[in-house]
Amino acid sequence: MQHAGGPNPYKVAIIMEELGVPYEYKLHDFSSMKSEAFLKLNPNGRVPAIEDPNTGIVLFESGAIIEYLIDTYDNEKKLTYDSFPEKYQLKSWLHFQMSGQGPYFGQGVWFKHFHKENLPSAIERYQNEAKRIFGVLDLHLGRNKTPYLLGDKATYADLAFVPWLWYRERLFGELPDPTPDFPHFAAWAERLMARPSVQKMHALLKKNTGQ
Ligand SMILES: N[C@@H](CCC(=O)N[C@@H](CS)C(=O)NCC(=O)O)C(=O)O
Repeated sequence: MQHAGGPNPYKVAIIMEELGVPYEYKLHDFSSMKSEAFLKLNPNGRVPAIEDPNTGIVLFESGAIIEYLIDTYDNEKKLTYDSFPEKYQLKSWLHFQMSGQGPYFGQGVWFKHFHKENLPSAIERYQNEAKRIFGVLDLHLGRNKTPYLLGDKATYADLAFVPWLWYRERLFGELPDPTPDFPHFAAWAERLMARPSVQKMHALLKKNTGQ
């Protein structure tokens, strides 16, 4: 697996840890992600990307990689459901993570820490969108009355939200973390954070980023 400091590769690593799929990872800096060799793996020049020697496949985009890993290696349905409608509802949550939580958090952290101008209105927009995402998850979990998105089992879709949740402090900075305002979301996040795979990968993220 091709990796770097940011959160998206950890989504994939958590799934491999949970499924017991052995893997090696290679860390990249921003320039090596744009090299010719890397663009052969991911023409988008970003991580994660994987090469699976068992099947010969090369894939990019964390959501697509997760779906591949589940289809190929989750024979016991540890992190998924193959029943109807749950199989498809899981995809709704994964797409929501990929198109909602990921980009809003990513842009928020960018405008807060890396953008060359200080643009408070942009920072505020993405902080508010992150809070909105917490609210969507809170509403669903409160209505469903289940510990995880679809039931008693933590699925690949639940776990996909984890790495950006590690960045709450980076996004909200000096503001209080809004998580306690969303009690169902807060309890769900805490359950996910307690998993050994998540703790192991969080420790690795801290080591790799020095944060
Ligand atoms: N939608 C992509 C996002 C990938 C992404 O933006 N990865 C970051 C690291 S977490 C990256 O490679 N950044 C390098 C860059 O922005 O050039 C995915 O989920 O795989």
